[in-house]
Amino acid sequence: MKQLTRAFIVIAALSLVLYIAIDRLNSSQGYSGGNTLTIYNWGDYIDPELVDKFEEETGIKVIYQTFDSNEAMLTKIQQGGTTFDIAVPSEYAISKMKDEKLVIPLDHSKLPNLKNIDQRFMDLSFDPGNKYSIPYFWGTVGIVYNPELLGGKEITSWDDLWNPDMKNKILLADGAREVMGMGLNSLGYSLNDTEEAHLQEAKAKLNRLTPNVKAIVGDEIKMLLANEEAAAGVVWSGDASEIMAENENLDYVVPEEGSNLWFDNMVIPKTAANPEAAHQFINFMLDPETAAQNAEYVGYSTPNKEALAILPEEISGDERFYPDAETTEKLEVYDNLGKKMLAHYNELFLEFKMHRK
Ligand code: N2P
Repeated sequence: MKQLTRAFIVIAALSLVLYIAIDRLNSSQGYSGGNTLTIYNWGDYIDPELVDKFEEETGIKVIYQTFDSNEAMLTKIQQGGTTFDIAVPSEYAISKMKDEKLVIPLDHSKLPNLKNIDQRFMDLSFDPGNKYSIPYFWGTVGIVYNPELLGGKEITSWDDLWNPDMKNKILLADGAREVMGMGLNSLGYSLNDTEEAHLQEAKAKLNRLTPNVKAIVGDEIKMLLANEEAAAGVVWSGDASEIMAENENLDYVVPEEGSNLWFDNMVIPKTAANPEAAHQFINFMLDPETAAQNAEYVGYSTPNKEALAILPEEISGDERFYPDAETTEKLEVYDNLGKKMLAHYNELFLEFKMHRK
């Protein structure tokens, strides 16, 4: 009897230890008792209905957080203390995350829908073999403008923004690479230029744009331009498409001096608590119907060729948002310029912002 009691006490103690250990593990991984997926994405970058649909289909609960620049996203993940299962960086940020071992390799056997992605968007230099990242959206940087507010004038070049009659009429997206890239491109330099003299020249030129800049803003840029609060805005292409769907007076141009071609891909950060659910989510987003619904909702260009085939012709046939390979070849993709140079770009952008105050 004594022996039986002792055995019972040992089993009870072991169960308690096991229970506490599992509970600790769950809470350190951010589980709220069930199966959870934490997504870190750009603002306004998914149809919320699709998040609901994913939750319903899989029973996985989604926690959703947003960022509005690669730099903000990188800082947050670098700092640690987060358990993001999915993030959606652009190419140069993916390359940086790979260098810093902030992402984990993907298991392609769990992504059968990957076959739907157009080969043109696969195996790009920032991630050979798509070992770490899967295409989500792609696009350009350009100028959305309102000819009616500009006396019927057309905009074709970056330099048009420096025209004195653009005084207080321009909004800029709040991105270091985008704004520095515009300064460099407008001078005929590459948006990946690292020569100090060129960077200083670009910043001096940006400072001269100050009187024309009404504000440097995040996602509210769409609402402000659609409401005709400004005559022109430097934006990502998909934002332009959304603005133009709201207000048909507006047009979008990729400036003739050249601009940026970007790719936003889904990755699994190394801090992920639920890589299994992350793979499920990536595969879900690669489904043609899902990708088409998402592209139609957010206005960005899908790299999913099966999704493109089911989108209405007025979307898939619009060359401003689906430029052909020949046009995109003339554009530049941001290089990962290395930690020091990227920090320098950020610093110069910040100085430009301070110059406005
Ligand atoms: C979405 C912004 C997309 C960013 N609001 C382009 N990399």
